[in-house]
Amino acid sequence: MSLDWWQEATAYQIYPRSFQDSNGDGIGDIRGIISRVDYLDYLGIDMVWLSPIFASPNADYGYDVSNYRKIMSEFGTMEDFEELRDELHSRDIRLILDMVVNHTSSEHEWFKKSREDPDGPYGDFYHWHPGKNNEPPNKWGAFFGGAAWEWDEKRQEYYLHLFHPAQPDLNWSNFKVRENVYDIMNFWLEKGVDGFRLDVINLLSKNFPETGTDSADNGGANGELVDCTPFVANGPRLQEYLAEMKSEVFDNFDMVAIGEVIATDDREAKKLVTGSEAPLDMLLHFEHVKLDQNENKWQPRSFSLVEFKEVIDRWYRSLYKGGWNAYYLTSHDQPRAVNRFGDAENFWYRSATMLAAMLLTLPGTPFIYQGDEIGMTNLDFTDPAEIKDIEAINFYEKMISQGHNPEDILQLIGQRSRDNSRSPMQWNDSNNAGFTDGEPWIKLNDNYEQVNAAQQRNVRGSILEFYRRLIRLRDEYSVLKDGFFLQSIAEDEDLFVYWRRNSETTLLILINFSAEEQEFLHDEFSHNLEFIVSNVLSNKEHPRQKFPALNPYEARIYKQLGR
Ligand code: TEU
Ligand code: CA
Repeated sequence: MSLDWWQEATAYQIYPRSFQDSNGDGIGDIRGIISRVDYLDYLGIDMVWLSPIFASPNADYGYDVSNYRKIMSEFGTMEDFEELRDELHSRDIRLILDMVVNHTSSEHEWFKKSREDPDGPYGDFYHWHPGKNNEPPNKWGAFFGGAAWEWDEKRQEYYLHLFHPAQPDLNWSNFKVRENVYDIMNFWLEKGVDGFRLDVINLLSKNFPETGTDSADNGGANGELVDCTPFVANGPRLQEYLAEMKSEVFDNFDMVAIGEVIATDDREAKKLVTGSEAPLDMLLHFEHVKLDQNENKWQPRSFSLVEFKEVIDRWYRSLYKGGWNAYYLTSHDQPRAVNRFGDAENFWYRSATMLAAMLLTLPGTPFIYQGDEIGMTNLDFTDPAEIKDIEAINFYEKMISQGHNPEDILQLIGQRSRDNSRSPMQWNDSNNAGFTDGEPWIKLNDNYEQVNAAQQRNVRGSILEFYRRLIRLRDEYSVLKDGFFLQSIAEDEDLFVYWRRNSETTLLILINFSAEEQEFLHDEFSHNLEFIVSNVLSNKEHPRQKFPALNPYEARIYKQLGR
């Protein structure tokens, strides 16, 4: 089976603001990334996704773009960018940029002109509405809290923002908007980037209720704000816009289009990534990272492996024919995986490596988030001033105004906030973990003296070396890239057991998600399976003709012989 380069790749997400500072201002930058390209090469990844690097006032740290053709001044210059591109390419590492085109910053020229001149060429670039009886046109709530409509004094109208008020949504039904966006995308592809991660790409087409009878118009029972997701996710013209994007942009380049999709299940996903006309190549979705929450992320519930396996299995079945999957456990929007799906306190090394083994052997393209490869963990917040993320700040303020105990809220933020994964990359045990000579823009994790890349690099038995080994294993065993996926004991609450199989090779992957020993294999089959790797046992420690029980948080891989 022949795969595209992005299907064979192991991807690595960099959050530039927190990766490496080069000039002592406490903010990571492109020259900092350039100085760490050798590290990426050593790790063995094939593709880097940079969170947004375009000019931005940083209401949402780059996810609010004020100029799509300029590098954010804190991050450097276009020359720096080109140097980074070349440094990566000379090591066969592809470069993926984050395209945020559902909305812009309110500082973008388009928005400024749109506010000033309703009849001018940009008047219709955003969603404007005069309102009804001095109220917004409907009761949609924004994802970061508050109403999704903001009154604009200048234009004397409301505008739509599904996220922060400084992130007005573009009006995709205006073909001029679309043309402008395609130009920007072509500009970067011509500059040699290898693809895009497309931010909330399934929100482009909004389904505005038309009459005053809809619940979204009038709000909930007491007129309160309603969740806008059903009206804005996978809307009526989404397919049309994406098909156009494909023919105007994607079809002209050897590139990968990775869509971030919210409120999208595997059936919706099929329409986006399967079949020869599919507009996108793969999706970053949220089903598996919502399993440990109730209504929303601030209401945790316990994680169930059975549910997790069901999500993985269902997405695989839906997409393997003519489509492709992508996996991530941590991102710049999610807390650290080792705290969430493992046991960072009692089994830090084992649960971090067990998650690595899983991520790198599931059927699809794996995305490693910076710092997970050295076992970075969530933060302890002691002071509200330490919270930098607008979503968490809004949540904190709301809870305090409702009379909640600040300590409890800080503790919850230390479990759930996006700040957790945005703390500076821990390079070594020197001042500020080697991230900056200045004051880091965001709280540094105080475990950096124990948890850092320098201490693990080339050290046997480190998390970093285990990641490297598994990344190499993907090259040694192509079945990990192109093989079928077949799960066993789906109902088991502690073990994730699956096979990867192609015409030459079959691998068996056993993952123990529990703190207890687990029996699984019978010794009578031992002649049939050859031990390959484990995060607990070495080759020498694994007995012949026997299957030791799986240790707590052990991941083990066998190869099936004689076929
Ligand atoms: O994320 C979309 C998104 O749905 C998140 O806001 C998610 O709901 C939230 O992080 C859960 O805590 C993308 C970007 O990845 C995110 O960083 C941006 O803030 C957002 O879009 C707006 O651009
Ligand atoms: Ca800097």
